[in-house]
Amino acid sequence: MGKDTIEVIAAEAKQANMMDYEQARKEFDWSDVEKRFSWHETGKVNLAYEAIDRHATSELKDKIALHYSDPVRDESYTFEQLRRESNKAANMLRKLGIGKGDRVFIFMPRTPELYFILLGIIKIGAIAGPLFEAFMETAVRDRLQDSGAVAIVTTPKLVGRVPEAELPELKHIIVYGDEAELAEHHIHLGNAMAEASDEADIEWVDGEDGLILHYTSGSTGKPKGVYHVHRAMVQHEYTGRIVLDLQPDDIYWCTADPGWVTGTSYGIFAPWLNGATNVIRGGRFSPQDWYETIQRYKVTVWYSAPTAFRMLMGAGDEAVQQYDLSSLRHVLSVGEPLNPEVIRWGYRVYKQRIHDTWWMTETGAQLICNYPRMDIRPGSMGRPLPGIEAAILDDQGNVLPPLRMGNLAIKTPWPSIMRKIWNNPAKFEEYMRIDGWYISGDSAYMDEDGYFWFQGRIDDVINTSGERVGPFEVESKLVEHPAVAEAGVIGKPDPVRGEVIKAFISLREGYEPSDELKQDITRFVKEGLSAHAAPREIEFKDKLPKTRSGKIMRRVLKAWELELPTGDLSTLED
Ligand code: 6R9
Repeated sequence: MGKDTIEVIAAEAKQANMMDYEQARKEFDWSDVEKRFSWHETGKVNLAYEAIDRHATSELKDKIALHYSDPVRDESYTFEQLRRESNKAANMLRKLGIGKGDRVFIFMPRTPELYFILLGIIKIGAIAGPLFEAFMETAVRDRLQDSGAVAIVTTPKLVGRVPEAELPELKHIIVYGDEAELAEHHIHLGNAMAEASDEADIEWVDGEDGLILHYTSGSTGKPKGVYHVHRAMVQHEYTGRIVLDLQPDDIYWCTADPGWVTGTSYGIFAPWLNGATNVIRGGRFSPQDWYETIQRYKVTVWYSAPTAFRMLMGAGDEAVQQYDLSSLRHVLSVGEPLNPEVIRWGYRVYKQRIHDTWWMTETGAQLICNYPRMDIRPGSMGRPLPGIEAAILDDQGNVLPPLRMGNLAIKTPWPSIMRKIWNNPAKFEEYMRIDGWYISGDSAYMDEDGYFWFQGRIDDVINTSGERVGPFEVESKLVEHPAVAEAGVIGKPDPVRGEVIKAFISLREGYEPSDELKQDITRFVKEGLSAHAAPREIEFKDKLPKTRSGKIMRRVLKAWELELPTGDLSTLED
């Protein structure tokens, strides 16, 4: 089985499927989704109530909401227990005088407490700011300063990276860990939670009130605080149903960290709004550990990222065969383009087609997807969901016909779109520069059946001898070569061709760099893709620079190449 099988399955389903899709788009209305929540009657709402408390007062009360494990802990919590624990967190924060609209940051490893606190912050109407635990001092400072955070929850190990002296607005440092390691003015999380009541009043807010701030790096300047509101839950709930396809008996695992938007929108909100059992695994990535997690909890729906799938692919088929992964019924990916080679491999070893989904921190939730009710096309990010209109625009805002590459844009608004960039209205306006559209910064084209094909970030698109080349296409071909584990492709300035294609490559286990191998890889791309898309230069690297969410940072490759400063690296993995 391989390529052919996937494409044959897709072809057979095609006719029925297209009609289904058009029909679903026609019938769709966001207000039908809104009616699933209590604000439909009261005008007020709270996402944490809808995700947890609502289930805790229903027949789902004693259902497991959270299975947590890491190398030392192994715990499960029901919806009722989560309700109580998040109430304690809410009360603890309230006692400090924290309330609606205040920014409260979380800077700690993935543990159950992180989830209690995040829900507690939301319950009191405050705005959560989750940070990756690997952030260093400058990254922490920039985000806390920009947002004017009043409190941070962290650990004894990480507290040293919170530069209090430079953060006059930061009033409370709450530390989760051993009391002996705390400074005098720190608040001990364990004690404060133990003293707090497990009953709390919910702060009922407007759908347009603040929920969460996710800082994300652009290609230039400081990180941007992407501001989301409670109403986003409409889209979290909806996409949890139709894209994640969550059913009452599912055991769902999203591997993303809450420091990344995927770890909140789809690691917290979508599954719990749908009353699903959510698996959280702490600790570091290892193929054995991940497969063991699927086997142990009998995970049915699994949402991860191309970089993880590529690492699993690199670990080989033998690793898969040692585990029983037969519980899996739906697998999804986000964060970067999903190489067709990875889909074929996944289909062979997991007996699952990996469903690519496209969205961004700024969009708050999934927009263009391969979802269960439609065929997937390997290499395409899918089609716009019902309720979402996407198009390819030229730089003047004209809608381009199928097969033309341009700006991937989404018609505004949709429920989960960011409402602002914190402290930076000009930045927000850049996304909205064409009336009625959100400009994503990605380049893509649409095929004749309405499937969208990602080409790169606008600034990553290569122009070589007048031909536009999407780096992803080249990278995907490169990873099909048996020696290539990962590849990052950039345009290198060239006096004759404008740009030439340069590939940075890390090799799979058992391969050594050599000139013969370079030639073989170049020939492989020439023959498999096209001559103009073949790299003129190849450089082998042990590792490629990646963000914590797994995106290959092409701008860092480019800066290396041009010996330029690399810009803000706070989201770089190592
Ligand atoms: C959720 C998330 C957004 C950028 C986006 C695009 C890239 C995400 C993708 C994809 C190709 C996909 N991206 N999903 N590219 N195919 N399915 O990833 O948010 O971290 O803000 O990144 O990631 O370039 O513009 P974020």
